[in-house]
Amino acid sequence: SDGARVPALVIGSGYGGQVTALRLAQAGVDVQLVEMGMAWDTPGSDGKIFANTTTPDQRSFWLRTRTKQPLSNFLGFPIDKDIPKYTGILDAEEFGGIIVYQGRGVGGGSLVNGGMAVTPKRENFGAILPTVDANEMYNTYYPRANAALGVGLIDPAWFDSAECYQYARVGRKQAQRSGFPFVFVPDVYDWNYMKQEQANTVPRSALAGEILYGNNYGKKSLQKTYLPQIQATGRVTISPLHRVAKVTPASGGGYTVTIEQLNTTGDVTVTKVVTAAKVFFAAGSVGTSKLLVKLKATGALPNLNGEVGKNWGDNGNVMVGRANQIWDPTGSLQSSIPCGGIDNWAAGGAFAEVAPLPTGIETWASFYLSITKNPNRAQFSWNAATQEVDLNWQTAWKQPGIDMAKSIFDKINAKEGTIYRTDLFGIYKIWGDHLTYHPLGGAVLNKATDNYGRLAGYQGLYAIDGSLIPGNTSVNPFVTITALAERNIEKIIATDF
Ligand code: FAE
Repeated sequence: SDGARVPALVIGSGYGGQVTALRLAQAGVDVQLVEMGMAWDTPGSDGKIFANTTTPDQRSFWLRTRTKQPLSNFLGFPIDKDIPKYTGILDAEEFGGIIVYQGRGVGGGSLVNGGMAVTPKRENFGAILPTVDANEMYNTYYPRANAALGVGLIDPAWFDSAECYQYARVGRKQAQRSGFPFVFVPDVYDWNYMKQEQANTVPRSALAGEILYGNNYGKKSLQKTYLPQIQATGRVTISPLHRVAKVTPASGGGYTVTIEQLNTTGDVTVTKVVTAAKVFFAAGSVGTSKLLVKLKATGALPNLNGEVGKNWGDNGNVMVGRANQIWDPTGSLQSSIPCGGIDNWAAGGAFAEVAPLPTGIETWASFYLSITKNPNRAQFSWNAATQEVDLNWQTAWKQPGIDMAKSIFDKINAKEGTIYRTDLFGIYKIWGDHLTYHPLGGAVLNKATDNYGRLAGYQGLYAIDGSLIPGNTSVNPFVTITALAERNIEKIIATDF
């Protein structure tokens, strides 16, 4: 509340923020957890908390009057539609050359993501976080993160026959025929629930196409894992629909934090000021970077170093669809939760998830989200004219990622005698090169911070989210974000409290 003094304030309730709040509270520290999105704990008029992907409504997007779907077209036709402006769950944040999709609400990206929970191959870790002890990560913090997140693997025998994974079996067969390894990808979805969905003995969620706007049943988002543990400590106060606008040193020590309370159309209704001894930036790669760059440039935190805002990457994300032969249908019932990928990282710099296209009809399409070793990095900077933070990423910077993804799909197309789909991202547009789901970097470990996330220039300020990771994790990022937060907060509690 306004005027309060708190020992620790955490900005953002995604993976980094929830790890931080839980471990601090378990160590006896009272925590204020501030989240600009909604709590997502109350059903709407249809009796469900989250909207379905096929029928977007006001709950679906963050403060937009029209949907901005990642796949903008189908059979060439635009599929976006008007919706009421509301503090919905998925933010399609537009910068000059890229749209960055992010989750908004208590749970951050865990509310909207595919739940693919991948620990990078150990041989790749040195390139991801070069100053972090890999032994500690693989012996302690990755196992801790995987256990706390409830990561599990699909039953391979069930996979072989499940109707809802025909699309993935087509993906496997074609990958293997072209000589690429197909690997199962762990996920936080409850795989037993998935089996029951297929058997039609429970309400459907993944099999009803739920994913991008939240998942009503089977996915173990942070709402089902870290959050109940946080609540059980009794030490964490969570403030949804509250956005941190400013952090600056307080005259008596600690930090003055300015917080704007929002209504559900995004207007600021009240501005509050809290004093916090320590502040943890866990607003996500984009949120943390935007705050730090703005606070440095506007004189609130002038001593942050010049690395703030730098080394931002898209995890090499590119999307593409392929048109299969008539004898390779991918199924009209597709689980929205991917379970496998094509690994050509070492040879071609690409790891491609075999992704669903849950339209409810047979499309003969194979769809993929690739993570590539795209080396391009962008920078956030303060724009004094617009009073906003810009990101200098350019669409053309996706080209190395496209080339790496082509190392897989050109070969598969040649082998299968097939072509790319041209109807999913516009008219005659093959590559989804306009977006990322995996923003990383902007307050990079051991550059903008020390080796544990302590921000340079200020005692008691920390970055503890995807902003610490310099642009790429070689796989889907949230397990690494969680594990790194577990590592850093353990050290910070031991030495700074
Ligand atoms: P994040 O989860 O984004 O949380 C940051 C939180 O801070 C958000 O709740 C914000 O609303 C909040 N916030 C921001 N600014 C402020 C402010 N000023 N004041 C108060 N609160 C603020 O950060 N990753 C995987 O590993 N596997 C997947 O299958 C996968 N699929 C994805 C699918 C989609 C559609 C999307 C969008 C992402 C996906 N990701 C996936 C990425 C993953 O969700 C993301 O890397 C993590 O959520 C990032 O975690 P952070 O803790 O960094």
